[in-house]
Order: sequence, then structure tokens, then C-alpha cells
Amino acid sequence: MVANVQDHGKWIQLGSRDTPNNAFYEPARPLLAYVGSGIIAICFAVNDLMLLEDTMTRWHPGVMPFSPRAPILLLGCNADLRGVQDGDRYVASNGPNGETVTMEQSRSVADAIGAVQYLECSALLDGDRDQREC
Ligand SMILES: Nc1nc2c(ncn2[C@@H]2O[C@H](COP(=O)(O)OP(=O)(O)OP(=O)(O)O)[C@@H](O)[C@H]2O)c(=O)[nH]1
Ligand SMILES: [Mg+2]
Repeated sequence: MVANVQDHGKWIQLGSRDTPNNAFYEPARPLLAYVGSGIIAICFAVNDLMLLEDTMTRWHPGVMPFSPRAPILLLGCNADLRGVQDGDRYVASNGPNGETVTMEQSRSVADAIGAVQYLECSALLDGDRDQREC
């Protein structure tokens, strides 16, 4: 995906490279998505604590050898699902009490992996609006 964005009056062409999370892409992922990237965005869904843990145990260690100097953004997706309940149960799969990932947990992981910023967004609610700063 390529988008033209303006920053302080200057137009920048921003291209993103994404690979599906399945085994077929595993060997090619570094060349398809990591090498040569100016910014690394590590994304997880805030309705699944295990995905936040994966950012530390899998995605960050996986990207570091191929893009050690690019600034990292940690991005919490599906933000519309935070705190959403179905009856008396949260719409979350792995939180310690079934709850969604908190901002504090996310910020702590962002610090642990040396991310320059933690942002959240919801493809469902935000459309093409800017991501929310946290
Ligand atoms: N509620 C909600 N659901 C979302 C949002 N974004 C994606 N989904 C849903 O989450 C599921 C997975 O979305 P994908 O965009 O395929 O997730 P992905 O991480 O790219 O998945 P892989 O490419 O397989 O790694 C789909 O059922 C989407 O409809 C969102 O912002 N809010
Ligand atoms: Mg995908």
C-alpha cells in the first residue's frame, strides 16, 4: 500500500509492506517486509493478550537482525474491542481475567522493545483517520 501524507507542509510518500501471519511466508518475510524498511510497525490486536506477548517473543526478535536501526512503532489494533462485553464476558481471548489488553500493558511492552511510540487504531471505527496517540 502506498499513501501520500503531509507532515509540516512537506509531502511524503509512505509505502507499507505487510505479510500474512502464516507459515508459507515465514522464510521470505525478512526480504518481503523487513530489509530496507525505514520504520517498523509491530501490530497486535488489543483483544488478545497473547498477541501482545508475541510482539516481544516473536515479532521483535524476528525483525531485529534484519532492520536493527529502524525506529519501531508498537500499534494496538482492534481498539474498538477494548472493554466490549458479550453478556458478562469480555470479547477477549487471553487476558488474565478475560479482559482486553490495557494501555499500561501495551506501553510497558513498547518500552521493553524500545519502541519510539505506542499508538492505537481501529480499522472498524477510524477509517482513514490518523491513529490515536497513547
Ligand atoms: N472489531 C474489529 N475487527 C477487526 C478490525 N480489523 C480487523 N478486524 C477483524 O479481525 C480479523 C482479522 O483481521 P486481519 O486484518 O485479517 O488480521 P491480520 O492480523 O492481518 O491477519 P493475518 O494477515 O492473517 O496475520 C478479521 O475478522 C477482521 O474483520 C478492527 O479494527 N476491529
Ligand atoms: Mg494481514
